[in-house]
Amino acid sequence: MRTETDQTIYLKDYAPSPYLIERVELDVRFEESETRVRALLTILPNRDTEPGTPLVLDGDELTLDTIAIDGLPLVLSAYAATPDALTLMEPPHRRFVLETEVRLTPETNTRLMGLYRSNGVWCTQCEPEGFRRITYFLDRPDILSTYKVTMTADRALAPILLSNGNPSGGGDAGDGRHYAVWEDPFPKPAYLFALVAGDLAAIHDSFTTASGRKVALAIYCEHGKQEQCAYAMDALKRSMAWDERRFGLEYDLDVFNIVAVSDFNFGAMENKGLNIFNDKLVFARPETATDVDYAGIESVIAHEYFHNWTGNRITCRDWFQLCLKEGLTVYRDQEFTMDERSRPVARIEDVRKLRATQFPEDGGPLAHPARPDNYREINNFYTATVYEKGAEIVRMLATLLGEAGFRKGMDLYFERHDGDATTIEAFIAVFAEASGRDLSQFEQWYLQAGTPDLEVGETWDEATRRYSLSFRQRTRPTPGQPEKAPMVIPVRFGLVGPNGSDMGWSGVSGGRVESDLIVLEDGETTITFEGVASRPVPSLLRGFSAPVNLTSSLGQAEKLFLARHDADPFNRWQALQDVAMKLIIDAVDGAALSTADADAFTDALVETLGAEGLDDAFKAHALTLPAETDIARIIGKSVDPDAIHAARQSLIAAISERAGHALGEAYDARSADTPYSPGAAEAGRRALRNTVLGLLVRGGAPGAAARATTQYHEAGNMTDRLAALSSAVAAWTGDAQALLEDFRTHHTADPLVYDKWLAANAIAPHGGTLERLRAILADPDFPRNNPNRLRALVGSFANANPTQFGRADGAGFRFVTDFVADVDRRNPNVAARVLTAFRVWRTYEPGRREAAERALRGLAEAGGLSRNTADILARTLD
Ligand code: 0A1
Ligand code: ZN
Repeated sequence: MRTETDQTIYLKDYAPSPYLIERVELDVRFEESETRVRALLTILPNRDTEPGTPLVLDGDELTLDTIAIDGLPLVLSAYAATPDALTLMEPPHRRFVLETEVRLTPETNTRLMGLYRSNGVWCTQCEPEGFRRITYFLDRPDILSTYKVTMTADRALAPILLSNGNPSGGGDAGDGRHYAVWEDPFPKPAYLFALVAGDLAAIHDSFTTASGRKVALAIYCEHGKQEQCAYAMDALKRSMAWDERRFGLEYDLDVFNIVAVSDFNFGAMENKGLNIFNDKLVFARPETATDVDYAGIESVIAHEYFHNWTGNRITCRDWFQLCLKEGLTVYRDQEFTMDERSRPVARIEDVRKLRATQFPEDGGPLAHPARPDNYREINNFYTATVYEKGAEIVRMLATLLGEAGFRKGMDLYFERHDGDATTIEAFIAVFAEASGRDLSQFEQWYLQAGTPDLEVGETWDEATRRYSLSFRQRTRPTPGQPEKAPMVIPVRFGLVGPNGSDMGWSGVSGGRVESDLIVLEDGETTITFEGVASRPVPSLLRGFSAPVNLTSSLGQAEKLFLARHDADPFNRWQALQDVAMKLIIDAVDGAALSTADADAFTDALVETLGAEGLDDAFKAHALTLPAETDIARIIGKSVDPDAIHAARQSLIAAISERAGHALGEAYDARSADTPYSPGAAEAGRRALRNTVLGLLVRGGAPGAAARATTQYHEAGNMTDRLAALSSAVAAWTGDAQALLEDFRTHHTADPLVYDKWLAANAIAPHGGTLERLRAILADPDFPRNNPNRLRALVGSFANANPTQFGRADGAGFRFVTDFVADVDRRNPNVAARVLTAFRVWRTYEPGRREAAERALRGLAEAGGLSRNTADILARTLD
């Protein structure tokens, strides 16, 4: 394993590879305890390569068995082979075929990178650098090759043999064995390579593309789980149709296969024609999956499918460009969800995720630009910044260029770069060219880390009917970037008049205003509107048109006015969040919760609850107070998680006391027990009902705890059962412990439901939580190598239980660092990711800050960490 002594890699050092690999022919033979990989690589020198330039192929824990060039075995002095590199001292200065053979033991591969076994099934994960764990290769994304793969295995052990591209033969191999051949005609980087071999069941379907080609679709899974794949299949077909409708993009192979595996480091992987999925993002049935699970499946199926064009047909030149495929593909999957479900609700959910995951990253020691310029371990850059902020950047581009302008740029991107491994610069250039705009300042969004703070002030002159908005933007320093340039910030807006409608104006000066869009380009900008009929309430950043922290001088009453009247539903939601945030923060600061203000807020909530024309899913978000971690982020320093918990709790209690009746009625009105359907409207109804239940239970409303217990027992689906359990656990009602035990006894035979039980235990804001988690981990039967189980238990604890992770005695911190030290030996990816929860450690009050630092330093001093974990640790402590 590569360790902490490794070097930093810089974007400025990028150079084309001296050799290219045109064609790859792999012969993979699976045996019970080892796998043999014979590779025939057709290699040629790149254009400017001098004769005699050594060829260095990447490896990772490989052992070379044989080596030949054009069929002739190599003498020892012609090459050097170590586990992590194969060097040919003086390769031929012409096209030649390198033949190597290596032996692998996927059975012992607990890192889940390269070839490994999950539940007996052989499968692979090659992004970003896993292919080098399968064979010696130029394992970098700008090496594009066509692949032919022959797989041979025992027919009983692995009746299913899959790889990328189209099937192109197979048959009996004698001795109870069989083989299959796959050909992928599209040149691809090695990170998109995949293999699956095992005894799998499947569901089959087909899709006919707009141009009339019939594509065979299949989802493979463990036997008995086929029916649970139906929703994923439906989502796949809808994704294929959407990409044709929205972007004119058709699928390009004869088959599209998805395989669900139970051991997987991330969500899913877009391997060409053979997507491999974490099974939690495939399996769904009402008794085991929640509405949130269904929505997650739909969006990740779409995400991986959309990669076929944004990622596979056009890929990244190097890993610094990861955002080129990820930001764009997240934008595309977000748009898909918006078109399939409710646009404002989807936007609220995306922004909540952005603020919960990316904003703390951008404001802490792990901040990095969406297009980083250096890394020590690329696996640590699959971050919310690359994915979620990357999507926000594309969204701003679409906002600035308008729908038609954006589509024109996308069309040009596909026309010009299909088949390329390219860069962010090339991506920006097509939009500049298609629109005729100068996007050089806009490019800063990819280069500069940190979330801009945007402050707004206003002036109104009754006599002249002139209204001005003054903006000041500032981005705080981030690691390696002390100075920040002003950004292009698109601010969608309206000036809301006294009757709640947007007002017009007769003239505008001082900056760029394009109908309902203000485009800020400078550090300070004052925009003056002439001829405004009366003093407006400004509604700014509608639809969250830029990923910034907006602060304005609006008071609570004006915010509540927007909450009631804004034409933009996102800003109605945002206004309620802002009001709640201020109430809670004032209470954290020591003032008792202001009753008058809390009452006014509660009345606005009740009004929203009863409003016509707003869907239940929206109302559920409106009734969800900012999370404790969100409040901590806004407070930003001397954070005391217990004080935040208590302040938020006091607001919940006030709401539940004043609005108990209305909430109870809303709950009852949505209790109809119709057969479960995962559609947006039904899911919205359940979301609202369960949000209301949560408020009543946590608020200590009379009878609420009993209502949660009843709902738990009577629930006809997992959404309602888990919501009832979570409410009981969050409030630690008298029944909480018994409900946890009941859930464990009756519902956790399915590993994905067991995860829900682990997470429910982990997020209890209760003094006994740590003891319970220790006991669960100490159980010898706990599946300690499965990433889903580990993340459900410890990931949920570290990221979603602020009071117990942040215990004043430091026990929560030590629990997590001990866990990281242990898991790091087996799976560095999982360990490093869990460790990122410490990115907030400097924002704690002094006692907790010291405790967190002690735990982190203890981990560093113990040494022996993987490069993944050592990198996160070093940057966190920096
Ligand atoms: N490209 C995948 C994400 C992914 C990245 C790394 C993995 O293993 C280390 C697995 C998946 C996506 O965006 O979905
Ligand atoms: Zn992706």
